[in-house]
Amino acid sequence: MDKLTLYIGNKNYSSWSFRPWIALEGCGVPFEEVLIPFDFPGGNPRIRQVSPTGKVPLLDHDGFKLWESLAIIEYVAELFPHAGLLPGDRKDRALARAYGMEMLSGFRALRNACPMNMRRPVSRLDLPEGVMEDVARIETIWREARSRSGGPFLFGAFSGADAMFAPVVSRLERYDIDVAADTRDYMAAMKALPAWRKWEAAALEETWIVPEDEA
Ligand SMILES: N[C@@H](CCC(=O)N[C@@H](CS)C(=O)NCC(=O)O)C(=O)O
Repeated sequence: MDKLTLYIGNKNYSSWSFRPWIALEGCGVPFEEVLIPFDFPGGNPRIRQVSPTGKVPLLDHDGFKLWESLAIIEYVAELFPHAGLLPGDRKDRALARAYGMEMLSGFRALRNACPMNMRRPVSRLDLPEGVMEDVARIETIWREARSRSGGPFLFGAFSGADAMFAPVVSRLERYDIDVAADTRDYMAAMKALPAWRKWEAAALEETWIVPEDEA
């Protein structure tokens, strides 16, 4: 049996950890998690011991180590081809990858202004320039994908493509950002996932505070 261990950061703050975690959990892939909290100013030295980039998430598969959230989702999708981590149709899979890469390389205004913080009481910030442009592009992606598939998720059933946007769902909610009704429907579908609830419940129990992520 393949043994998968996913190293993650704090559930409250670690948006990149959330992505592969909810992809695996939401698609029923068995794995163990090891949480290394960001509880030191300047980072936790234990992360460097396990991860060549000094960052999480990091997947260990029987001693083979892999970093980068999207690479982890892709790799596990190959290990478990029937788990639904990636859409079955080639064009859908290509779009899922394009969306995931947009997430990885873009939306910096939103990511910088609104760090993921699941414990944050819902309240608005004065949003700097660029944030609402990022939100508009994300809403367009979600709208186009869901009208193509029929929803409720981007490619019909929950997949790794949704996982790549999971922290954005939390940000839109916690920073009370104005979004359209269909965006709210998608957010509700994501938040109703048992995997979402499990991660969020654990995040709310955490007591570590990372001041730079408390916007
Ligand atoms: N592009 C990477 C980003 C990973 C990343 O930035 N991880 C953050 C946590 S969300 C981290 O480990 N930070 C620790 C540090 O910088 O000390 C991915 O997609 O996995």
